[in-house]
Amino acid sequence: MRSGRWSLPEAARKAAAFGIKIAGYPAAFFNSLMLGNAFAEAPMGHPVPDEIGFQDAVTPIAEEIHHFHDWLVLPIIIGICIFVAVLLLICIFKFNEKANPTPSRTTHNSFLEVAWTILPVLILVVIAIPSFRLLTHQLVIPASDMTVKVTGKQWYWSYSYPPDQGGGFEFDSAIKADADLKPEEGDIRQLSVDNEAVVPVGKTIRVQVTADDVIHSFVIQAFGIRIDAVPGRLNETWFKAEREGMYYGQCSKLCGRDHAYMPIAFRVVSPEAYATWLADAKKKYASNSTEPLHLAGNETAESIRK
Ligand SMILES: [Cu+2]
Repeated sequence: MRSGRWSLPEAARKAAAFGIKIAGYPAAFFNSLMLGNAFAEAPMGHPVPDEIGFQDAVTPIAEEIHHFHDWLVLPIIIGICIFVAVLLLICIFKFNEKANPTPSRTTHNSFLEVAWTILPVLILVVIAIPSFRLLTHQLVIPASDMTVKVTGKQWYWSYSYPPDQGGGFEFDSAIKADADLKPEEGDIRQLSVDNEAVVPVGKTIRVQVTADDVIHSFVIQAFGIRIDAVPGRLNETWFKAEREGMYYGQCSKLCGRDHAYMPIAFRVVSPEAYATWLADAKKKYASNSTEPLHLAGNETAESIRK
């Protein structure tokens, strides 16, 4: 036996490596289902290469979304796929021309027809009940501890902290250029921004979302929030981040040339760190004060600024 007998050609080795990688996906997925976040050191808050599934949930809503997907919708989908595949295989092997030369002339079966109408309806009802419950939790905003106003612009975000909560300033948050990235400080290409929004941990945050120019969409996966930013309309959502960390999202509505380059970055910190940040930010962004403008006659906010 020659020693080189088992060496595979390059292509075959690559194919094998790819196969192992693909096989790892379901394993990693079920691992994440079984272990949850029990062994995770800190939530990631951003996408990671070679991973599938959701980013770690850090709000009750995100957890509810993941639970709804992992334990209700996904098992139903898998069940239906297996059922249809089995039916197909039965047709292919049992009713082909060779195995079944004289086919049955049956055209109706009342029991089957009622069953394949009623069963899908029942499946939809089973999905609808927890789905509407989840929607209600998302849409009915609980008593909030603070408000942040988010404005989508071509192509960056502005965050406004209202005066009655120690804020009274507004600032722009734009993507960091590749040349300015400091990976040693945790910067991530295409996600890190110059000015992050900061919120305290464990507090219910009401988020008011609007846009200045075209429709954008404000999404943070780890928070389980997704809401359109529409010019002339104030949309509202909420989140309660339960773990400190840095969480990223992206504009999710095609909004023009740099749609892919307007990331969202929220840093969740302790209440003490938040108080410090708020005091610093008030000085840093002092020139962007958000005192209400007093409009008279046919003046507009724009004409006053000019
Ligand atoms: Cu956008």
